[in-house]
Amino acid sequence: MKKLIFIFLLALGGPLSAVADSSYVIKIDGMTCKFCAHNVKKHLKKLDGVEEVKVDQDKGLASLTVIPGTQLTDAKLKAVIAKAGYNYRGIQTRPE
Ligand code: 9UX
Repeated sequence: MKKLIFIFLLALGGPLSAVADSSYVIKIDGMTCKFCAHNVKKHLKKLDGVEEVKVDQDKGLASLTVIPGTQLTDAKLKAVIAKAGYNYRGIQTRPE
């Protein structure tokens, strides 16, 4: 029985802590309508290791959930955002 509880806690704690530890928040200028946000999201999702992207058009922020250990560089992010047609302003938060 103790073993079952242990497995349960492992299953619960594993994914949750992984999500909390593996997010980048980046600043993007130039998104002026909701289709801009959609466009940015589409491009960011193509990056290796990126699992989920959320874009806040009003704040000019994108939150990227990555596979733990994924390293996103300024150069890589800047290139993708430029390709999408917007202005990359840097990483605001990175995984611990
Ligand atoms: Mo909206 Mo953004 O018409 O590139 S899509 S302004």
